[in-house]
Amino acid sequence: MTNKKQQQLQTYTVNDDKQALTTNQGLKLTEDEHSLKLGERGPTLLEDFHFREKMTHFDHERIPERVVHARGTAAHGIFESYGDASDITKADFLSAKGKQTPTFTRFSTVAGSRGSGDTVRDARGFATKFYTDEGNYDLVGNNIPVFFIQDAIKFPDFVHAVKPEPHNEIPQAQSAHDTFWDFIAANQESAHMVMWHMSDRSIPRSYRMMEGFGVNTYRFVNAKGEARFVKFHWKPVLGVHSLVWDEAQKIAGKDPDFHRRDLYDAIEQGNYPEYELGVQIIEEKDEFAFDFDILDPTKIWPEEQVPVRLLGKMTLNRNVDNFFAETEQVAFHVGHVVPGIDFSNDPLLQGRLFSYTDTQLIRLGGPNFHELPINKPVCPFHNNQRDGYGRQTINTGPVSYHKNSIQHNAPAPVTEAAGGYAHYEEKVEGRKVRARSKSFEDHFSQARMFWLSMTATEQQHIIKAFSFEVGKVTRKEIRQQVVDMLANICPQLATEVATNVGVQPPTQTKPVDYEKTSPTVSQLRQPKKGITGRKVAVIVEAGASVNPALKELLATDVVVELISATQGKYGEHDIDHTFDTAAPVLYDGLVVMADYKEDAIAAGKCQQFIDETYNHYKTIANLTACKLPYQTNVGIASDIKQFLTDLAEHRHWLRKDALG
Ligand code: HDE
Repeated sequence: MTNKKQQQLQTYTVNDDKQALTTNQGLKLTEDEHSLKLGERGPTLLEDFHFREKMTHFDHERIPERVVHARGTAAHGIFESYGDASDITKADFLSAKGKQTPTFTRFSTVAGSRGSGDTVRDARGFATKFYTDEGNYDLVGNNIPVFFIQDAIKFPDFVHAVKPEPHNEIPQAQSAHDTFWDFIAANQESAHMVMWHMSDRSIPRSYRMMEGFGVNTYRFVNAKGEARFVKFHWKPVLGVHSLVWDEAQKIAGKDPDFHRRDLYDAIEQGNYPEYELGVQIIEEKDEFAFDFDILDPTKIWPEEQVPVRLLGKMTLNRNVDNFFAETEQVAFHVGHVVPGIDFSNDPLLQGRLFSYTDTQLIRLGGPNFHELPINKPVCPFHNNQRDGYGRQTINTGPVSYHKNSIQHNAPAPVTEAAGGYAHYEEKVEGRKVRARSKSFEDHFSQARMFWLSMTATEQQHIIKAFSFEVGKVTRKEIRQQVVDMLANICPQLATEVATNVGVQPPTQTKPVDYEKTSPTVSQLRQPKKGITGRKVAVIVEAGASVNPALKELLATDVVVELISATQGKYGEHDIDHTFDTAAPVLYDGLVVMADYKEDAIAAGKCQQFIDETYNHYKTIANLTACKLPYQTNVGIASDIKQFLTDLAEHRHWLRKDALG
């Protein structure tokens, strides 16, 4: 195959070969392999400033990883506005058709540490920094539209519960353990989120195929000062797709960087991921018109009731040059807003407004993280903040205070008309209380709505996920509490899980009284949206000449990798992998070329490859004359045309004999 990886290697910039090696102070070095010693076999000298500088820098290479969302990957992009949204917001980056704004987006898992696997069952972070002409705007969201808790004060408890247990630091990047499920059963506001968490949403196929949600309720404000409540959405152009659980677990071993690699490779190959940005809008007068509180972050605004208005599209088109400098050092904050975007009193959002800056202070070592290249606004910024760890700006002159006369009162605030940020003047009255509104008390209606909106296949996946996760809980009483909690959502669900995890069926037989559905929350009901960038494994016979079917495949938008028993040539193409270096879980579909030896197809590693592809409901093209040993032919094509049509289906759930 034309090896994209080889091309990639050649594009790396080679340092100027005339560059001298120096210390960080610019001192040219004559030697970099031996420390300064007293005699060739003698002790190293403290005087060796070069050794000490090199070693000290190395000793301090790591910075504290993020407390949550430590594992992530990121890319640069461009956001383009679809039109003029000034009727709802004065945000300048949404003010004109075609207006472009650079972006930086970091995707992440939540629970695992920096080196954990990509495909674990977890929510995914979807955080975007827009470098607008009016300052940086950060949209810090997840791929699930609700959250586990309603008030930020419970966040440390929730995170402690999901993280590895403190006595033995087990398990890594998993929610399938006692403390997580103990938290869920004891804090039932998490019921809706846990349904999403047990659904296929928490094992996405790719960051390119995930929705993003701002989760919290924000405000849009227009130039007339009119405000509306909004929720943000990202809609992936490739559609929303997931792995199956067995596959996700295997990938975590076969390629822990699966999502990171997928995003990186797609961008290198020019298959730029795209996402449309939209908002749901609720007028202030309708604040109380719904059967849920619009400030409650455990509730969605069903799209059937509040449609999404699309505002523009983001294209991720450039990988980072340096993972640490960009992906690791990027600092997001929900409080980084621009005029036209404001907050609601959502109690989760209010707490987030404190936490993000606070966390950057410890993580990035002080208050000057905004000066790091990845965090720096593209528009000018001036104020009287000074000094601190890692300060880079060399401020000149005697003035570092406002107001002043020496510098004619510069820098000075400007009016709203001149682009100054004015907080929306919401009228708020009340007593100072530590309490939660009664309107936040219904924890089960939308959890049930989610369940009722799923297809039968998705419901089966949810039952299996609960059975796996709760089945891993060692304390039987916690398993029982979770099952009892599920009875509020659906007694049938609770009973099936109870049987699988060996506890009593719930005594409660009636769920919460709520029968509404919201079909848009189901992934399988959404349009499939094509095959661009899908990965196809092609099993060929090493040494054979190229079959025309390969040319047909190469003429499409799929990414092809050749696999054989050995890594030789197939016609003019290099074979990319053997059965040992590749794995079926890493591909969306499989083609067995007609030239592959018939007696070998139903034997050994080739058979394992085909079986696993079948068991994970993925598309197969069998171009050989050999018949495959399955009960059904669903999703098994005998030519490339049919294969491509089947591939667009993503998975073939009608295979009853599949073991996935
Ligand atoms: Fe975060 N969250 N969060 N969060 N969050 C962080 O900030 C926090 C919440 C989200 O790629 C931290 O820089 C609190 C909801 C993403 O760098 C920290 C609460 C949503 C990222 C923090 C929440 C998110 C973070 C840790 C409850 C979806 C990664 C490192 C009130 C809308 C951003 C950091 C990146 C990261 C606090 C809940 C999304 C500790 C207190 C809900 C995508 O500040």
